[in-house]
Amino acid sequence: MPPLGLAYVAAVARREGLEVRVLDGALRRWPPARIRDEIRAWRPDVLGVSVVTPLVEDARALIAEVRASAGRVIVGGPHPSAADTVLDEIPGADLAVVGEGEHTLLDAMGWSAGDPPPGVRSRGRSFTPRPPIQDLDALPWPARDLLESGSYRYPLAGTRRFASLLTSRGCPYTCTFCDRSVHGRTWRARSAASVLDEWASLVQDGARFVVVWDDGFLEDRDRAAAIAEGLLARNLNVTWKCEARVDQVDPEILRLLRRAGCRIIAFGVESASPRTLRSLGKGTTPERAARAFTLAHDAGIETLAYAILGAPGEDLGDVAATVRFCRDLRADWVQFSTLAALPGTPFWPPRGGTAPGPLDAETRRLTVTDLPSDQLEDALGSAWRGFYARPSTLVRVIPRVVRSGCVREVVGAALRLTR
Ligand code: B12
Ligand code: SF4
Repeated sequence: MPPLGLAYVAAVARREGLEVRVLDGALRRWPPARIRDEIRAWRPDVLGVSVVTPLVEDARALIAEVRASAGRVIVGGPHPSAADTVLDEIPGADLAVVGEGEHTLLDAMGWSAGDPPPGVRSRGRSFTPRPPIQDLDALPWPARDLLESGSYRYPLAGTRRFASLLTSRGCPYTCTFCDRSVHGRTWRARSAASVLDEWASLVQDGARFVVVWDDGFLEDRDRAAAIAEGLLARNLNVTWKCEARVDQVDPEILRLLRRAGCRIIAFGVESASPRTLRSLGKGTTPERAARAFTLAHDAGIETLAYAILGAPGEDLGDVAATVRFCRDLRADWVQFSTLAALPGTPFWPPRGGTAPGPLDAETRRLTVTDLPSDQLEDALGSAWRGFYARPSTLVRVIPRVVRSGCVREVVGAALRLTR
């Protein structure tokens, strides 16, 4: 996936006249020594590194390697936003940007004395939070041209020519497992006109599938409808995917989205257990989920179910019920996960009962569960296999994966699951 966060901060820095380069380590899969050589060749005045929690150890090691080749080292992204310990964890970093980075990065680069500006964390200084950005239309579009745009792959896209997009930020709901330290709990949106202009430029640049990554694309139903109508009016109805809560859909909006090209909606189903949904603060019910999936299918939209297996309080019977439930929903795609311990949530710091998920082998993702970790890993593996290794699913999935150019990645994941 193109790293939109980096592309946003890069766009703002470039607008200020700075020379900016982006190196997507996750895409290139380079060993640290290769990244070090590249940074040595660049010798940047400022090195910015985006950090997610499961990769904080990798970030620490990488920054230690390249420290001497850069002027100031600034970390940003989900982990520095959520963990006030980040500068202890990454001794090579000088400053941490907390929350949205567009304006704060520039302030951090310009800061030299006194207390740091709002949103910037520095060792031994007081920290003041920075309020979320209100006028999202005023931000430049992500600097996708600094990324290796043709190199990303998304198995659901059915094409290599896809792009990702953000039309709103923040989420007001109360799911306890979800870290919203970057974008916060206040939903803010771009205008439909601004979204449509960016969408048009993506289509003009060749995108045939658009992934909308908003936490709350359907939070304002009228705005979502205006975007869909605009896509139709401007003939921009390439296929696309968005995310939604199961309590945000109704037949009319789904039919409109479908007409405007929406091909897949991803819903956070999480669990078949009402008790788990309550304890996770999800605010939905299995019945709502069932209704949302039926309505989406009736509208001709494929569904992706996100489910969490083995959340605290769940036994293997609950896990099996959730797996069955996803099948009963007739979800076209599923993503089974365990509950990750993340800062910014009550599950941090993780206490006992943790194990990395089998699909997260390259990250240090910690799982919170009451189940023995080997049993949960087995259940997770068989849930994925049981869903995708069915002839009826394979017939549908394989051509999509091939057209998306993701065969290597998907085979790699399948091998990890059969180990
Ligand atoms: C799309 C997405 C993905 C995609 C693409 C990831 C990518 N490369 O961008 C995929 C599916 C690949 C993915 C994978 C994972 N993801 Co993800 N993902 C998201 C999602 C839904 C949107 C990300 C996005 O584009 N946001 C919009 C941009 C504008 O925001 P941003 O990336 O946070 O960037 C802003 C700031 O963070 C900051 N910033 C970011 N980088 C930098 C760098 C510098 C130097 C500075 C100054 C500022 C800065 O400025 C940016 C602009 O305001 C978020 C949820 C969310 N709402 O953000 C989860 C989220 C980021 N993912 C999360 C996780 C855990 C993961 C995985 C670790 C999952 C796993 N395997 O266990 C992997 C890690 C992959 C990786 N190497 O980064 C968590 C991170 C929590 C945490 N504390 O780390 C989030 C927040 C979901 C959640 N609520 O729990 N993810
Ligand atoms: S899981 Fe989804 S609905 Fe719940 S708080 Fe996070 S983004 Fe919002």
